[in-house]
Amino acid sequence: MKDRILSISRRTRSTPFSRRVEASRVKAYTVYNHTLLATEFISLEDDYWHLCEHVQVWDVSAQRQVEISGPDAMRLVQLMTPRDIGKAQDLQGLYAPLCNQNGGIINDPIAIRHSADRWWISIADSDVKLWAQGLATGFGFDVEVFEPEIYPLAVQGPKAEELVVRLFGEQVRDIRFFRGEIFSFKGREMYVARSGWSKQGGFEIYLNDASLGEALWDELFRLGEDLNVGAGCPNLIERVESGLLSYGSDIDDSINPFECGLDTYIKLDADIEALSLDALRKIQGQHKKQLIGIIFHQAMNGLSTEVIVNEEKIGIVTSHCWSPRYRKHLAFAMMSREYLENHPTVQIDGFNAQICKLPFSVDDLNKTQD
Ligand code: THG
Repeated sequence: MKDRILSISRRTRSTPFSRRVEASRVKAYTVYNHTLLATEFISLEDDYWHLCEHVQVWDVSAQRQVEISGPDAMRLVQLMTPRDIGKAQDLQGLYAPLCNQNGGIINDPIAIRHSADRWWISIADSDVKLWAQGLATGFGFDVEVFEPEIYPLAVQGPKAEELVVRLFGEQVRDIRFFRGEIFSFKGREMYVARSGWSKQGGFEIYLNDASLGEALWDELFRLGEDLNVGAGCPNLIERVESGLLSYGSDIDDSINPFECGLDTYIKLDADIEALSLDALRKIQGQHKKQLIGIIFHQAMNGLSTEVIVNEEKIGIVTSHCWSPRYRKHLAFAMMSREYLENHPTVQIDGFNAQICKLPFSVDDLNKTQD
């Protein structure tokens, strides 16, 4: 790892916070939606404990917004997702998988309704703008589809609410999960929601003026000094423990919502026009694989990707990490359902492991070895 270098150009976009992220001594980046996204600061484990105990500021500008505006905006958003978006209120976000005509997952974004004719799709790592523009053209919709200059900054952790209250005021406390309000920073109004890619609680500030990026970052650090605020980023350990899926790693367009548990967010009997609905109705109950959790009772250095039993490939590990809290090695794996029906455990690399549903339950995580 140490001697590998990422060449940065306009294709690997920097953000209004990049200089602060660098100054906070970022250790590693990934590229997400063609944009730099930090993955590690001090160490995965140190970052994990700090996130769970204090508050972190995350540059998640890589969560790009695809804006869909115009008279047909709602029709286009509904066409893309099998989740019923009809009842969403203004400034509400919906976790809404986007699926193609075969039921394959194109992306797993948060769809944010600003008004009936103005939506943001807050995307995971795939080119939704192109997909949406293609659909809009093909269906002849009266919409504009573009990526506005929006740079989300997440504030996550148990002290996040206190910090965001100090920035925007007491009204912040009344914001419910996946709801938002408009607040102003230095006279500039912007959308702020209770959301973020951790289960530690927190907010996302959708900065809409790049020139205010460093001032916003600095203000959060000034106000949060006694809260032990630190620079952070989506944390592998926290998100695996929490069962949050990462598009491109755990799911992609070869996977449908039933195979990865995202079927809880879709409605097959809804009276909606979604591109994937016919396919999903046919697939329901017929899918051959399932994303599940795997628990090892020891650290697995170099865990192999393929799950092989009796020389047959029955699954692949899609994400994994050592959990310092539970002192277990946790993995997600896409496994053959036929195997899962008959086996509660699996042997991988010679070690016995428990199979469980996602998200992991605290009971499963605390279980001692049988
Ligand atoms: N915030 C914003 N945009 C994003 C993400 C985010 N875009 C990329 C990626 N993350 C999208 N994927 C997810 C996945 C899960 C959640 C949010 C975005 C999430 N899920 C909760 C859960 O699984 O418990 C709750 C979902 C619900 O019940 O509605 O938070 O983080 N802006």
